[in-house]
Formats: sequence, structure tokens, C-alpha cells
Amino acid sequence: MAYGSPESPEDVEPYYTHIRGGRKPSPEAVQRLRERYEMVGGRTPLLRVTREVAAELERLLNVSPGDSPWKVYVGMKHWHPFISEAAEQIASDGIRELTAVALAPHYSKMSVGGYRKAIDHALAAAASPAKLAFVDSWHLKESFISLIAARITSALEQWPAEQRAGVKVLFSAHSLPARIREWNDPYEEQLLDSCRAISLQAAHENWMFAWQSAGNTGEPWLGPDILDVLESLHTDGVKDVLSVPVGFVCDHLEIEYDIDYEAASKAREFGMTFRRTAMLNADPAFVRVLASIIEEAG
Ligand code: FEC
Repeated sequence: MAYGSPESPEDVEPYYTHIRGGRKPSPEAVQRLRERYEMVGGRTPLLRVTREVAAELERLLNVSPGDSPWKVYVGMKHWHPFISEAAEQIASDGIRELTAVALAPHYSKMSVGGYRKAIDHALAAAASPAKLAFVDSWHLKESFISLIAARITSALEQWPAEQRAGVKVLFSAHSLPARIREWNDPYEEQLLDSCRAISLQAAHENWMFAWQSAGNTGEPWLGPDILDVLESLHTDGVKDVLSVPVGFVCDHLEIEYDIDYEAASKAREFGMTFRRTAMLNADPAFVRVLASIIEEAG
């Protein structure tokens, strides 16, 4: 399961309405969002990459399938193919055992909890008898930590050896409304746990964490925001920044616009060298991580 992405400018309004739980956004907000999609070429690779992950996962899981072969379905939270569409197919294929995993490593009731609600509801609506194993989070899975650490190590190699220790590794994840703290949501702690484990493994202790992509909903969101953090790093004299969007696995709008355009422009304004680790996307090594998570959960 992944977030979902509109495929055309006409999709943007209903997509955004779905994200907002059915409340229509203002025409100005829709226009602003359309412009962000235009800036990244009209659409993002999220669905294509998710389908590539699914195909490789199905191949890999069936190398030694056990009693019955594995089948991998793709369902999106906010756009086609919706999780409900996948559930209808799962029901009509007569699937009896199902493992659901979101392409988001860290649990929040507001994020992964939403995937859980969507799949529970969709299986019931499709009258599927499937027994569900749901993966809440995989933020400390060793092979995931090692993959991100390796990406940091190879990105740092783009700086001259004598400069590397001074490069600030800037982890980031999608912000959420600050009220998640009121219910002791594990999201923040899981993110920091990932960052600590990754930086230890990469042997690079010069790091910080920032939030990105906060919404404009009239309530406070978790901060500090990455753009403000870049400004304070600049004030502190930091010249080199390596962005590591640890809360995401795939190239999509929040990477291509919020990091590669917005944050990178800000850093450039400050005269910094700003680079980003490559996303995991459908890297076969990442698909092996997912296969292992699924085998453990099922
Ligand atoms: O490539 C694409 O087209 C989709 C990129 C995309 C990903 C993504 C992941 C997360 N979101 C999370 C939380 C929220 C909350 C709201 C919210 C709003 C948006 C909007 C767009 C959008 N998100 Fe997203 N998110 C992506 C795209 N997200 C577009 C609407 C415009 C805007 O606010 O920027 C606020 C809802 C509201 O207004 O009420 C909350 C979280 C994740 C990471 C976990 C995951 O991937 O599921 C958390 C990718």
C-alpha cells in the first residue's frame, strides 16, 4: 500500500478532496497544488515505482513459496488503484491469508493507522474472508537501516574526504498535526530511533532531524520545519548538507518538490552545497527487505 498520486490535472481536485476526508479544498488551494505537480513534470513516479516493487516482490517471494504461491496486490490510500479496488480483487481471487504493508516505515495513528482502517474497511465491504496480518512499522529493520546508511556513505563520497565530517546529515519526514503528541503517538520516537541507528551504522554522528511538507490546516504541525532548519544551519556556518528523507521510500511529490526544489533552492540561496540520498524506490535490495518483513509477519 502507498499514498496514491493524481495522474492528470483533472484528478488533482478529487484527489485533494479525498486526502481531506471528503472536504473540498478551495479553488486557490487546488490551483497551488496543480502548480506543484506541474513543477515536477505533471505527475510523479509513485504508482509506477510501487508497481515495480510489487512485481519484483512477487517474483522474489515465489522463489521458495512454501505451500501456496504468493500474489502481490497494489492498493493506494488516496487515489486509483484504491485499497478498496485491491480488496475486491483479493476477495474475487479467493485469498484466505493476507499480509498488508504500507510503504512507510514509521507508525502514526494518522498515517499507517489510516492504511489499517482502509484495508479493514475494504475487506469487510468486499466480504473477503482473508485473515489479515498487518505490519505496523519496520523502522528498525536491520536491512533497512543498513541500506539507508550505505546511501549516506556513498553520498558523502561526493564531498572531498577532508570535508566529509563537516557535512550535516539532515534527516526529514512528513510532519503531522502536533496533536498526535496528545495520544502518545510513536511516530516521532520511531523516526528518531531510525536516525540514531542509521547514523551509528554510517559512523556519521553529525546529524539533525527536521520536519517537512507540513499542511496548512489552521492548527499547529510538528516542527522545526526543514526550511527553518536550513536557515539556522546557515547562521551556524554550516556549508554542506546531505538531505536524507528517512520517512519516505520513493520518489514522489514530497521529494521532488519539497526537497529537490524548495529545500534545495533555499540551501542554494544560502550558498550551501545541498545533496540528497537516492530514494530506495524499486532497488532489488529494498524489495528483499520488504520480502523479509512480509515473511516474518505472515
Ligand atoms: O507523489 C504524489 O503525488 C503523492 C505524494 C505524497 C506522499 C505523502 C505522504 C504522506 N502524507 C502524510 C500526511 C499528510 C497529511 C496531510 C497531507 C496532505 C497532502 C497533500 C498532498 C500530499 N499530502 Fe501527504 N503525501 C503526499 C501528497 N499529507 C498533495 C495535500 C496538499 C498539502 O497539504 O500539501 C493533510 C491533510 C489535510 O489537509 O487534512 C496529514 C504522511 C505521509 C507519509 C506516509 C505515507 O507515505 O503514507 C504522514 C508520498
